[in-house]
Amino acid sequence: MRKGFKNDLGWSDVTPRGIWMNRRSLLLGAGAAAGAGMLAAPARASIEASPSAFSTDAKPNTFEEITTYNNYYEFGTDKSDPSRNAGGLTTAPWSIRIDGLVDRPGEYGLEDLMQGVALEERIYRFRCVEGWSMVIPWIGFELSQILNRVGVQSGARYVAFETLLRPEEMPGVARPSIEWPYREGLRLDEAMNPLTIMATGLYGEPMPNQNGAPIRLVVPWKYGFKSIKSIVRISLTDQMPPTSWNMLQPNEYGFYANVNPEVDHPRWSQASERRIGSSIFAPRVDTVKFNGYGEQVAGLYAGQDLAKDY
Ligand SMILES: Nc1nc2c(c(=O)[nH]1)N[C@H]1C(S)=C(S)[C@@H](COP(=O)(O)O)O[C@H]1N2
Ligand SMILES: [Mo]
Repeated sequence: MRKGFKNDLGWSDVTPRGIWMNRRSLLLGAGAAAGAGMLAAPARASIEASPSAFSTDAKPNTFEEITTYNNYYEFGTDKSDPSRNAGGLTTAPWSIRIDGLVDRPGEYGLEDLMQGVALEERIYRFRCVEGWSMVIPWIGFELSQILNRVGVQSGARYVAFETLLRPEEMPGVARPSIEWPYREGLRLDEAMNPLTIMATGLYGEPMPNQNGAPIRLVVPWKYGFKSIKSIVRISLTDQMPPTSWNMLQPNEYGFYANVNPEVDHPRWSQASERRIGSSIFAPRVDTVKFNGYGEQVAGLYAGQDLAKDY
């Protein structure tokens, strides 16, 4: 079993059974599940149970750090606001509207959408555009699994995402900061890349509200603002969709937002980062292009000038 997992059976109470079974085999490991012979988990889940080749072996941040130092402006702009204010967010029932250039558009209940989807742990580096970083053990599945299920039409070029907007549960939206709902987008090839996941938990627990419950995007080679939380809408489009930070400050936050130490933010350097949890006296660490995922994603940008397409 992977270090860091808590074997809490309470998770099954809030998780559709199919997903929970996958997690059981994930937790028990392929060998244990097969050997015990008592789990009806499909063989597929066991394969997914082996540690992901996409996971970093860097030491994850603590659960405490990951769940108390957050950006989720719907609950306030201080790093400590989301953990204090997001507890009252209603996350069940939850549905996601999938529309635009898809064969099977509709309003999908989260349980239906995730039926038979294989969950896995992905330990990813996470780099915020503000210059700090963490390592987070997400639980999730590749976004391509649901895009393939709804059927992406040949004219689709981009995927647009929207966060829930529910002012009565989101004290931060009363203050004008960004234009709500929070919006993000990816190019279709970025969305289909195996590194791009929809995360439903972390540290083997259901996703904490402040981290984007019940389901959020994680795109580890891009600045954190691309990883939109609490998603209620996914639209396939033929045009590059408007995105919140780009709408607010287009010269500071681009659509691509690939982690890149060679392209500074207009107001600060992006050459280095501060690892959350390290001593304030610890030296900043060098930022790596594509946040270290260049081997998997650099090819997506062949022929593009990343200083222009920032
Ligand atoms: N809906 C929504 N999604 C969001 C944000 C937000 O304010 N609202 N902040 C983004 C930013 S800037 C970052 S760095 C990450 C932070 O994710 P974390 O709190 O899980 O570390 O969420 C991103 N997703
Ligand atoms: Mo961020």
